[in-house]
Formats: sequence, C-alpha cells, structure tokens
Amino acid sequence: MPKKPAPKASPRTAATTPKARQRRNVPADPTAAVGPGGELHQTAGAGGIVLTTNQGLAISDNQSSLRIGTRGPTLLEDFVLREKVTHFDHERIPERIVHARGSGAHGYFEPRASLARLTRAAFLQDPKVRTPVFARFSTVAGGAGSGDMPRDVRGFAVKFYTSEGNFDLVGINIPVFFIQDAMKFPDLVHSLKMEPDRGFPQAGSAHATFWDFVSLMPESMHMLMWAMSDRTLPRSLRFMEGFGVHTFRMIDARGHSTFVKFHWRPRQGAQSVLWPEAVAINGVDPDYHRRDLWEAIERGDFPRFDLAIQAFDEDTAAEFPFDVLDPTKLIPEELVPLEVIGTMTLDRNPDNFFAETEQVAFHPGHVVPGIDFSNDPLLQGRLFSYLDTQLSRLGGPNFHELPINRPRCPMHNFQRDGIARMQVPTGRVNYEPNSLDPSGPRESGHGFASYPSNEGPDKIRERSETFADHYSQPRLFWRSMNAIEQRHIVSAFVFELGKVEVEAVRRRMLGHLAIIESDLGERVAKGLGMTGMAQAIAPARSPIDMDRSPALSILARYPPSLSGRTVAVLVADGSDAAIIAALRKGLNEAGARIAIVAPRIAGVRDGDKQLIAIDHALTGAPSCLFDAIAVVIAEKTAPAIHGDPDAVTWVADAFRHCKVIGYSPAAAELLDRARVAIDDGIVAIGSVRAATKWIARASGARVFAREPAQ
Ligand code: HDE
Repeated sequence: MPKKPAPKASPRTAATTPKARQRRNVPADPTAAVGPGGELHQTAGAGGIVLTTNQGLAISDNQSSLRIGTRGPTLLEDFVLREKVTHFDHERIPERIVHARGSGAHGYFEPRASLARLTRAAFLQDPKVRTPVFARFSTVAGGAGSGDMPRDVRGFAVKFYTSEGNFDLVGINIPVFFIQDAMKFPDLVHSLKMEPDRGFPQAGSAHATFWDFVSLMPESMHMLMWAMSDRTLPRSLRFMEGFGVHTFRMIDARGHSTFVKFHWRPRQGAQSVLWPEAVAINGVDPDYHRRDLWEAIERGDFPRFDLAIQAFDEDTAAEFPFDVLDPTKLIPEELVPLEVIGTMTLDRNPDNFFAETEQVAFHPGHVVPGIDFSNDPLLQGRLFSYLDTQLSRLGGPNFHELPINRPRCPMHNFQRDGIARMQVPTGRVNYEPNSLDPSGPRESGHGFASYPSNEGPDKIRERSETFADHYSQPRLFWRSMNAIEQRHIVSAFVFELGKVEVEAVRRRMLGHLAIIESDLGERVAKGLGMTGMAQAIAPARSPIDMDRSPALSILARYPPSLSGRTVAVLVADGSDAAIIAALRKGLNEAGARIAIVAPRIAGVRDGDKQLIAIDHALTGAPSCLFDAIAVVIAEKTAPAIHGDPDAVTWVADAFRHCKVIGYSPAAAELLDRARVAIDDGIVAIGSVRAATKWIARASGARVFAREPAQ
C-alpha cells in the first residue's frame, strides 16, 4: 500500500519549537564546566535563564547543601534545600484506584456532517469546525508503574473541549462491562486488584479472588468472554476499538430523544498480539504501548479513530431480546448498523506527562446540551463517582482550573475559594440572584436541560427482570469468533483458571462455560484436566440462540496491510546492500517502519563496505517487539550469527509467535537451529524480487497454523 503523505501537524509539533527541541534533548549550550564536586555543569546557558527557587530567588549553588564546614552537619536554615526536597517529597499524588497506568495525547475531532437531525450538540453540527481533544488510554488493574501488556481491559477516555463546555466520553475497548449495578463496583475492583494480604498479583486477573467473585456473578460471563479473547492483548493503543458501553441519549433542538451507543474504530483496524508474546514484551519493554503511541505521533504517523454511533428509538429498543439499559449487553451491528459521525486525529504528544496525562480528570457527567444519560444503573453510579474521586486524587474542588481540565469556552459561576484556587475573581458579588452586578453571569434558556423522563414512583433496590439473561450474549460472542479466536479464548481460560488454587472456583466457572456453549466448557475442562467436574448451575433465564455477528471478530476484519507496523531486519557485516535497500524502500511504501538490528549497536558494514546505521542491538530488541522479521546475512559472517544464542532465540520466538520470517540463503542454518519448520510464512529472500514477495506475505495475517491445538 503506498505510504500516504503525513497529515499536517498542528503548529506546536513542528520540530523547530523550543519544546520539540527539548524533547529530543538538543542541548542549548554544549560547553560544560567541572564543579567543585566533579559534577559536569552546563555553564550559564545561551538563553540566559537563571535557576531560581519557587519564590523567584536566584540560586547560586544547586549541588551542595548548607553545612558547618565541609564535613559538618547540614543546617536547618538551608531553605533552598528544604524547598527543593519538600517539593520533591510531594511530587506524587494518589494514583487512580483503577486505570492508574495511562498514556495520553492531544488532537482534534472533526464531524463528518451535521448531526442536527439527532442532536443539538454544537460540536456535531459543522464539518468545518475542529474540536480540540485529549485522549487517555489505560490499563485497569495495575498501578501507575505497571507494564503495558497484561491481559487487561483498556480504558479509552476522550475529553472534547467543545464551544459549549467539555464533553467526556469515558469508555473502554470492550463494548460491555462486568456488572449491571454500581453497587457491585468496589467489590469487583477489590477482587481484581492485588490480593490485600500478599500484595500480588499486580495488574492481572489470573488469581483466585477475581475468579471467585466473577464465578458468583453470572452477569460477568459476557465480558469474561471478551476479556479472555485477544481484545485484551492489543498490538498497540493505535490498533484498538473503543466503546462508550452504556446507552446514551442524543437530544435534538426540538427536545426529541434518540438512544445512542458510541463506538471508536481505529482507521488501521484492530490488531492484537499473542499471549506468549505479550508476556515477553512486558519483560523487555514494559512501556511498549506508551512508547508506540509517543513515537507514532512524533514521526507524524497520527493515529486516527472514526467515531460511530448506533442510533435507535425507544420502540426499537423495546423489541430487542435484551435490555438496552443493561451494560452487560451489546447491540449487534447486524441489528443496528454503525454510522460514522466524525474522526479523531491524535497529533500532539503531551508537553508534560504529569501536568496532562496524570492530572486530566474525566467524568461521564461532563456532557453538553444535546447529549444526555440513560437510566443504565451502572452509568447512574458513575455520575457520582468520578467527581468524588478527583477530590481526593487532585486534592480539592478546583481541579477544573488545571490547564488540561479547563474548558476552552467561557466559564463563569459563583463557586469560590477552596484549596489551590487559581482564578482571582473581582468584585463584591459572589452569589446569585443578585441585583448589584447586572452584568454578571445568569441562567440561559439554551443551557443544559435534563431530558424529562416519567419514571414510576417506587423506590426499590431491584433490577429489572429484563437484565436476567446472562448467557445468550456470551454465546453470541463465542459463536461469532473464528476457530483461531476460539482457540485463544480456551487457552486464556485454561491459563487464568490454572492460576486459581481453589478447586471449587474452577468448577463453578466450568459450570458457567458449559451453559455458554458445551464445546467451550469441555475444551477448557480438558485443558485443566477437569473433564466432567463442572458444577451444575441453574441459569436465572435460559439462553436463547442469536444470529452470529461477524462484526465482533477481529480476524474476520483483519486489514491486509503493514501500515503502522514495525518490521525488523537482522544484519551483520557483509549483508547484501541491494536487498537491504529494497526492503527499506518496499516497507516504506507499505507505510511500515523498518528497524535494523545487528549484533553490535555501533554499526556494521554491508557487502559494499558501507556503514549500515543500526536501530537496535540484538540483545535489546527481542523479536517479540516486531510484527515480522527477516535475517539478511552473508555467507562469510553467517557462522558467527548461527552460533549466537540470541540470534537463535530471535528467530525461534518469531516462529513460535506465528510471525512471517524472511531469510537470505546464508541464514538457512540459523532457521534450522531455531527449529523452524518451513511453511507459507517462511520466505527465502535471495534477490530483490524475493524481498518484495516477503513484504507482501508479511502484510497478511500471522501463520496461526503453527499454534498448538487447544
Ligand atoms: Fe470507571 N472509574 N467506574 N468505568 N473508568 C474511574 O475515575 C467507576 C466504569 C473508566 O483515563 C475512576 O478519575 C465506578 C465503566 C475509564 O482518567 C473512578 C464505576 C467504564 C477510566 C471510576 C465505573 C469505566 C475510569 C478512577 C461503576 C467503561 C479512566 C480515577 C459504577 C464504560 C479515565 C478516575 C482516565 C476511571 C469509577 C465503571 C471506564 C474511581 C464507580 C462501566 C476509561 O472514579
């Protein structure tokens, strides 16, 4: 596929700005002086910027504290030291209880056409109007410093800075949720996070407390199917779908309401890695996703996601065999097709991770006129939780004044004071109604008005009976997967339940799986060595058979393209220059990145004695980091490579991870040593033409036939 010209970056990404230079660590002044303690100082910089305390006082020595004599005690008087260390001591704020590990980016949203027929939201009226956005992607269970690649749901939260106030779409990469009622959320999260006595496991669901809880909660079965599928192992944050999960409302200018579900669709399609690969990546590059997003944006390969809706009225909703207020249910696209309403482009990395990605405060209750809530009991609970959590996380009620949270439209009210207030309001009037300040803020007829609903008067702690079918949609999901995806789901259940030492919990889960589909239950039971041991479970409502939904399968919609992916080529002294050049050109045209890997980082010389610049040393770049690999070495240096255990593992792992492998004739023995069995994903690269063939094959799917049966 020809490489598309990169869209124009927003002005602030230009490489020439001081911030961009700073990011790339371009020194302002390369001259260094040696200080009294041997430290290398930059001397007073070309910019003439003086280092000061927080009060603006110039600092004369940033290396030594104030003490009595050179070997005496440090003085309490040293206010410069105390200010610096005190600030440092308080650098951390409480991390998010869930979604602590996140990566963010700035960008913009453009509607495809006016959506006035459904909503009066200003940012959805005019395709010419760009709305700035900030997106934060996250894992759920792990702490802020955990790795990027556990098997976990991913958060997909977007803040739209619209002309009518901020709209936050706080979703995930799965269209359903584990529970039906906010009351259960603290228990769900407690069971999922590290066990409270031992403090492990971090960031993963493969432990007894989680499976104990969900096995007692049949409503979680649908999301468990998704969680055990490849959806929870995304290849990168750029290759992930996103979902608003709940049913929302859109309200038009006449006050007419339509139900909507929100979907994000990555322009490059959804892609996942394999489980053994995720395990390896977490070890070698725990920042794999964060780095990928950052680097893609830095090089101008801006991630783009289409925003789509499923819109339907209440009469249509009433005809579905499930309740649209139930967040454990999806609406198959085959029943209500997706309509793309606009596109988000992420084109700017944060200037500061803490100030932006950490301090951004999302809240599903941040809506704009024209968007409203449904009575989904989970959504209703969220409307309380997100404001509440920011009070402790960001220290008080003024977090909306932080630059990343501030609306980009005028904002006026009479809320005052509180910790860390930044605005300095003037005048004596801080109340409303008032007559002393006739020009002050007043209510508006165009402001947000809640959709008038006419709910019954009963106050009850009950769920509707229409929420009671917990197995039909898990069955729908299972039946909509192809054989490869089903195999992955089975092996994920076998892995996770294999970590559960309590037999009763495993038996209970097998009972649920048998109701979802007997084949699924039997295969997982076999994998655990527990055939015939499922606990008999009586479903609250017997499942029905729904039509398959091919749209739920990632592999059925796999895009045959290398665009946005990274391919590694292992080279050594004497590698064929023409083939390397052909690979570089072909991959570039396909929109892929080429990473040159060699035994040594300092560079090697090709067959024409020209220096080849190396991106990674072999030891630091295992093949799990790349989407496909090739080994291009010459006869003369081949023996050294064949005898290098890192090179053998490099190829063996790529084979095990079902990747397409290219090799020059001299590398044939390396493939033998890595126990590679020739199949249609092993391509000999003996000529420039063959290099093109390998690129074409690498654009297709992995060679899943290499996987063991499950
Ligand atoms: Fe959240 N959730 N959640 N959640 N959630 C938070 O808010 C909560 C739920 C989601 O990148 C917290 O600021 C409750 C569903 C994302 O900053 C907290 C309930 C969905 C993010 C919170 C839910 C989500 C959060 C933690 C059940 C998918 C990260 C820090 C009623 C539609 C946003 C914070 C970011 C974050 C509570 C259920 C998605 C504690 C009580 C369903 C993507 O307020």
